[in-house]
Amino acid sequence: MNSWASVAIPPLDKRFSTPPLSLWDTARAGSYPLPDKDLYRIYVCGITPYDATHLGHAATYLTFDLAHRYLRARGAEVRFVQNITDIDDPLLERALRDNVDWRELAQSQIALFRGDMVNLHILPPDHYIGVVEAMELVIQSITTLASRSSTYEVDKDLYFSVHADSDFGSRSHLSQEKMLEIFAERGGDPTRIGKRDPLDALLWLGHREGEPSWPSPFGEGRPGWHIECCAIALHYLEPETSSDTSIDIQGGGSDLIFPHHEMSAAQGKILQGREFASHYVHSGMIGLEGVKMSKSLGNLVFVSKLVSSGVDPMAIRWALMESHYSTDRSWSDSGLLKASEWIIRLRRALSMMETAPTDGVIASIISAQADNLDTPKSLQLIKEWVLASELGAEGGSPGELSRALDAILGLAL
Ligand code: 5CA
Ligand code: ZN
Repeated sequence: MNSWASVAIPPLDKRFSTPPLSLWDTARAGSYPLPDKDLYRIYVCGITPYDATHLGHAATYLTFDLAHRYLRARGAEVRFVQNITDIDDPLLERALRDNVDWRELAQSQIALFRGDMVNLHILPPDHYIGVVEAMELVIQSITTLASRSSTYEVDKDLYFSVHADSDFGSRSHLSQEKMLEIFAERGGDPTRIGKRDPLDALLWLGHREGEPSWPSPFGEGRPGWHIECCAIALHYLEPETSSDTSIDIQGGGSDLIFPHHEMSAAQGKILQGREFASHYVHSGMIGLEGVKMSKSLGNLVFVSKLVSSGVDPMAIRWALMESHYSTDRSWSDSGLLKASEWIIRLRRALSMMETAPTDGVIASIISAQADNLDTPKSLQLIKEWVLASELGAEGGSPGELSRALDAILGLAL
């Protein structure tokens, strides 16, 4: 699948030192620095394209864009892969409801998504891969799992046995009761008769009347959800054989901690005989009036609608960065309005002949971002610089600050 247009990252002057990036790792329940490396491998779970990008998706992709940018600003190479769940129950259900072909529905939403990502100045992934185009890979991965005795059949369907991974549960730390509850809410089938463990996850769903299917050694059918991310990540990120883990970061929204990331990590562990990711990083949920924004609830604010109504995409970026990525937070019109005002003031200050000093603010933004992407702190530093510049302080290099804001925070002004 085509990714979206590449984005130039302005250079950061060498005199600014860039400490290692620390990120909160859900599995270790703490903030840990990424080790120094020349190349990082990041996988972020992509959209299920049955509806347009809402602000929740945008916030999650923004989080990983900030990590991506920070590592690039340090001079490292980043291999970044994202999937598209272009075959799954919600997509087929929506296509049936709206009487459209599921492929056309997916294509139209993916096109909208690309436009949103370009507007929000999100760096494109190196590989943007739909499940349908990765079907062979997915089938190969399931075949390998089957050869390692971690699968079994129930009627025409194939399941992954979670006990095959002795570390199952170690990335999400939930009680058995909680796992069962969330599994049922997020597409799992804990009560199905014939399963060995209620948490065992579907790997391959045998063909159902009227649904698309693909041939495989386990019969006609289509893949379960979790295996796609594990198969796509392990292929396109080309893990290093010498490393303790296959990839550096497995990322997505916190709604994916369980079961999705636990299951893909467990499957990845069986496939490669080592922990799947060094860091499991999760972005908090964006809500509207206190309720999680979700396609199934329909309480959505779409990026494309905001932009087409004249909202500056940089104001959307700013509004999302006002709160920390790891927290659940609400979107509000008043927050967007304030963000738009700050963007106008910042643009004005950056275009002044004389501004407040910039070296200190750039160095402090770098430190804030290195510390688990502390965007509220970074924006506070920018606001103080704008105020000082408006009051007539001198000695800064607005061009240099402008380049740093673009490189590190993705604010293209
Ligand atoms: N295709 C799967 C991942 S393999 C999926 O979860 N698709 S999605 O379209 O539902 O979500 C896409 C991404 O946005 C995921 O990383 C998800 O965790 C994140 N996301 C969904 N809703 C929200 C929300 N309200 N706030 C923040 N992030 C969200
Ligand atoms: Zn995923």
